[in-house]
Amino acid sequence: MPQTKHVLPIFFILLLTVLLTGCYSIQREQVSIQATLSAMQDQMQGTGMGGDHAMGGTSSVPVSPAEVPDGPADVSYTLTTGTSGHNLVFIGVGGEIDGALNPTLVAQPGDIVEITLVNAEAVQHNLQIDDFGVDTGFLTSQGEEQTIKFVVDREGSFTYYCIVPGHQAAGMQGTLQVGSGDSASAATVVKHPADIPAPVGARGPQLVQAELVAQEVVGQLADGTTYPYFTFNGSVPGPFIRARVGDTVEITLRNETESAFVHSVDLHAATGPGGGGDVSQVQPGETKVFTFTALQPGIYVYHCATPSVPHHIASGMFGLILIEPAGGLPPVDREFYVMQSEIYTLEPFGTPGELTFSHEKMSNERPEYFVFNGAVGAMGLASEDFMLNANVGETVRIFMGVGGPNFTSSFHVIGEIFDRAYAFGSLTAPPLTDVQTISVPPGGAVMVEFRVDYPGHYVLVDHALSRLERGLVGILHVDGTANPNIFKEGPANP
Ligand SMILES: [Cu+2]
Repeated sequence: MPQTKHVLPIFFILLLTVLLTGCYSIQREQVSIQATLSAMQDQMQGTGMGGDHAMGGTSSVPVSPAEVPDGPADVSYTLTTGTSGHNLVFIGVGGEIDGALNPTLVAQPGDIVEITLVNAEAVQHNLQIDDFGVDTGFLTSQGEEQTIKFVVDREGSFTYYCIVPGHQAAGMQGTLQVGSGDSASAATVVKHPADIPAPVGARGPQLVQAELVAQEVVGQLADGTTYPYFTFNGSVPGPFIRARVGDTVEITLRNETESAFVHSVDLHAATGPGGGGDVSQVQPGETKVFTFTALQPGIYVYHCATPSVPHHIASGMFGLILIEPAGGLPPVDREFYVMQSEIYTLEPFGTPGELTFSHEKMSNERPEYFVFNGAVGAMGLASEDFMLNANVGETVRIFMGVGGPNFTSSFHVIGEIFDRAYAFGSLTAPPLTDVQTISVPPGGAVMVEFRVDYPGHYVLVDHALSRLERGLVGILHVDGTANPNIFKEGPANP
């Protein structure tokens, strides 16, 4: 059987390749993970790091060993080390945190907490929590594990992290939440839908500069519920960028020093490699600049393009860039900026406290939340603070985009009809007229226009209405005098 002799070695080579490269299917991602890991190893060797425990000297707060409590643990967690895209992470093992990246560990004041750290690779790691003086010591070999047990004597949010130089900055940090926390003080990330730059008008082509700042913020997702967002400039969606065809657009992307992840930006309005994503990968504290010419008008999505890309998008890193045609868009009375996305949390919809991103639910396309502008309607576009406002007789234009990362929106405004709908964000094709509901794909956008003729609340939805019960709702509030010729309660001729 001469064929088998050839087939078997090939099979084993393939198997070995798969084992060596793990489950990452994107070649570039493999390369960057390898590069990250070897950079970490070089860094460790360069700083003379061995397995010596005493060398964890870069901690801002020196760790004084805590007393190990007697008795069984009230809560116990297992974490393993790993990678996600360009980052190093802790990954939950078993129970509610299974598979979660840097999961939030929860305990109550007075609890005995037990954490087991398993080292997944032959790379040095530890886990420590300065506030409680706990430290696993360095794990250096693959499969090595260490368990620490300690008492949490006070409420609050505490950071667990790996002290090996560069590892915390590369992503190895998470939160130990003791007690209820203070989610009420978390920032809102909701972008006000009326926060849009002025129209370009009749001006000629010019240089347009936009500064984007990658900010990782814990923000309010729902009442009493927070989520670790990734944002451009602190809001979801990021800033609305407005230019015209022929403009030179200069994008500056800065990643905040406090960030744990690499970020980037891909603008669908840009023609060039990765829409800018290839040249804008920024480490924490780094800034990169690139420039493109706006060749084609339209309403375009931009988003972070750093692996795991859907994680960054689901966490809020997207926005819209409008390239107006020569001469500008026709004037309207009101313009609004609305974007839809999904949020994938380990905890079920409605769970209070700080939620944890679930990579598994994201991969399976099973979101817990659907949101307009980053938060559930009650905290966002259906609240007094963020609803869309107009007056009877005015013309309204909504730029509606889908960050996604996965779900197409069947965008509809209950009680209204779109006079004009610019499908797929094309501003050069003639608009559809008199449209009830329009499909907006992930990474796509639409411009819709209509006159508001009658006062009241008009509800923005995705007409896949199960999503309404998962947070996806906004309100257009119209003030003015009711016209019974358009609508009235009761029979036509009383
Ligand atoms: Cu990002």
